[in-house]
Amino acid sequence: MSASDLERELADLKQTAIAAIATAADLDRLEQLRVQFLGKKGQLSQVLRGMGKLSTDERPRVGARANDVKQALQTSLEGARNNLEAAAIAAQLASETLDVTLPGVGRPLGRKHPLNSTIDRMIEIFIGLGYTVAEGSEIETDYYNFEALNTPPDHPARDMQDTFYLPGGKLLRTHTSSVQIRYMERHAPPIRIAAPGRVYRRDTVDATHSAVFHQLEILSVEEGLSFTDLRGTIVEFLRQMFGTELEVRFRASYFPFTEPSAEVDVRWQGKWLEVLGCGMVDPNVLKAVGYDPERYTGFAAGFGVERFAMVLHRMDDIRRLYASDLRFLRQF
Ligand code: 2U9
Repeated sequence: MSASDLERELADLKQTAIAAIATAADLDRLEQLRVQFLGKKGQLSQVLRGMGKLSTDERPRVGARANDVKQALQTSLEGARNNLEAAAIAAQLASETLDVTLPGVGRPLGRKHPLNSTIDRMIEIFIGLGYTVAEGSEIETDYYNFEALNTPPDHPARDMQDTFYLPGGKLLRTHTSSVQIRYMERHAPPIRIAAPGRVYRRDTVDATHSAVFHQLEILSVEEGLSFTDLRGTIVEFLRQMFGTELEVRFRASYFPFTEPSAEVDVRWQGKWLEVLGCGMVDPNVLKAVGYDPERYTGFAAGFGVERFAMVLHRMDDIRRLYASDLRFLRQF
């Protein structure tokens, strides 16, 4: 093949290649074209192979021409690659555009159940008075629910605290006092604990009674505690709970696990309301957990959580607290 034939082939090759590169639709196609024209077995290499037969004065001229073509194709490929890459980025940006002015998807927030927020408020106050929170199982033995609390099987107080009995002699706890017995067994005085939780009684349900309800009990045991400490603690708790100074009335009462015992009323919205029971821990209870009743004294109090929630939020029926009616619950 003569030098001029080769030069014509080079010119044709350049034209065809540049036209093909200009129409390449994507980067894969561009790579195919690069291999086809500039690859080791590509069309330019084939043309160059024909140079072997040229004379020594023709060879540099055709060689230079071939180099021009090679460079032109490389420039063209690079330009096309840049264009395709820019187009790909532009397309991605267009497809992923986020319209930040579109209205969002509303996710309704939940809220605390009024019983939980009442328990939380009570606990906050007792934590402020130096108490630690203790919790325990709702399934208990007769010993921890009754016997250790000075309430043997034939005790008349059992009638008021009848409960649900499970196979194997276990029962559903009637108060969280069982938690406090277990705590005392494992900790030496001084102790100050607040035990919140769900408790059970065999009760006929009405507007103010439920067979499942919630309690918070406090217990403090150390040397030298007296009824004055109990009274001061209760009055301070009620002041913080109701958010104001209150008239408070202690009435003598009876519980098997406290002696003396009292029920406490507050004057609230013109009426005396009974809000809790309390007393000095009976020495028999201290003895049962291995505390020396000659050295230590203690006081305890029990609060009905539903009672406080109902008084503070002026609820008319305890059953509303268990009905899961959102129209009711959303008010708190
Ligand atoms: C120990 C010793 C004594 C806790 C007490 C009451 C009085 C009481 C009621 C209030 C409303 C139960 O939830 S309620 O129905 N509780 O009247 N609770 S003294 O006395 C204790 C606790 C633990 C070891």
